Amino acid sequence: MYYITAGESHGPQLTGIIEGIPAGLPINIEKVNAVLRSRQGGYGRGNRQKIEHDQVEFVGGLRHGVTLGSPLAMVVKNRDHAHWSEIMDPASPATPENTVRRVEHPRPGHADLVGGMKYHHRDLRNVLERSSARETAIRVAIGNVCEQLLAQLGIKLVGYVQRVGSIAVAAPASQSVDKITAAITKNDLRVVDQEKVVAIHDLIDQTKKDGDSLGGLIQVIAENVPAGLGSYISWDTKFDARLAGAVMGVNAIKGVSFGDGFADATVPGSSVMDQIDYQQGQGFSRLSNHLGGFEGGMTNGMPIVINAAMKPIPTLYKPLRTVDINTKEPLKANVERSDTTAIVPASIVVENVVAIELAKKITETFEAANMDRLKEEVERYRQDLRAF
Ligand code: EPS
Repeated sequence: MYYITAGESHGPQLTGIIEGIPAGLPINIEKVNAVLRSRQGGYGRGNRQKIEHDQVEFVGGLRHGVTLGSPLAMVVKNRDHAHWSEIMDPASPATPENTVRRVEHPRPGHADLVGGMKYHHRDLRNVLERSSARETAIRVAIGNVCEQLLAQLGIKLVGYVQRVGSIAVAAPASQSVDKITAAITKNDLRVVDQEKVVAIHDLIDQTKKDGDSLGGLIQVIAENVPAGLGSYISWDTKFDARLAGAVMGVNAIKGVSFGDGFADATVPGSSVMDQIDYQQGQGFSRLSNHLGGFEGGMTNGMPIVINAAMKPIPTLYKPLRTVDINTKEPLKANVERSDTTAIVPASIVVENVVAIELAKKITETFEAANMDRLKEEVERYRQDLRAF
């Protein structure tokens, strides 16, 4: 399975193509649109989301709501393009009129400066238009198709927020995806503890007043993933490594860990290793899940638990120092419209990229031309594991 996205933040549309989705998967388009709507929300978002109304359109690989096994192509239109139609016109040659809003004062922490140096863009808009997290809308559409595939195999996921700036939210009482989902959908921060909501709102409001921005921590849980995905035999077959790479590929993510993560480095081994249990009929399991569902680079049948640290948004209303790329004079960075925090959408994006990697891994591990055969193979494999 392979996917690619294209499109600029203020260009006409975002496009995604995914190859390798089995034939015979019914796609609930309303579910894709519902997750696209959630990604647009969350406390701390800026004004761009008042303009957008993200909806997916399938333009290849789907017939009468069921996948054909051919590349699945989808688009999400950028409504804001109407305000940028000349500046972002894909075809007409550049003129002084259609190249206004040039960006020549790179924002620290964004791709602006290095992207310009690498690709020789003297107008850094050519960088920021693609490096913008707007692209994650189409990744989420692809991710939700993968989540629908995984749901057919009984695999469920959730991504939620565990910290916003200085405010941590206690870990959930249970790792059950349904319980966490029920708790986080009661507020606009995707946190499990409703008592923390007011304090986090206040922190975001104050940060906005200060012209500053916030990051946070995200956790994704995937349950009912069969043991043995990935391998210990070589570094590049370790599935946790591939997942970590995909999560790092989400805009503004600066750290990834599994289970108790960095805390494991500070305690003795006896409080880290998950002791082994066996129940007749159920097979092997673990008495705890400190390692986040991975041993030796392979899933071990426990829920996968991935943590991601997101840095604050680099576009600040109180801009930081930079240098004009033409005059080389020090000055303040460009101020672009921005979110105060994007931790809520990021938690949805991280959940969705994990879904993509899980669907990829499963379709490369099992025969997956057709959904019925894939389901049979996965079921047979699960029975085989239980009989070990
Ligand atoms: C972003 C800047 C803002 C965000 C954008 C990511 O866009 P704009 O410059 O149009 O105000 O709203 O995120 C999205 C558009 C989105 O859909 O998530 C950036 O610079 O990364």
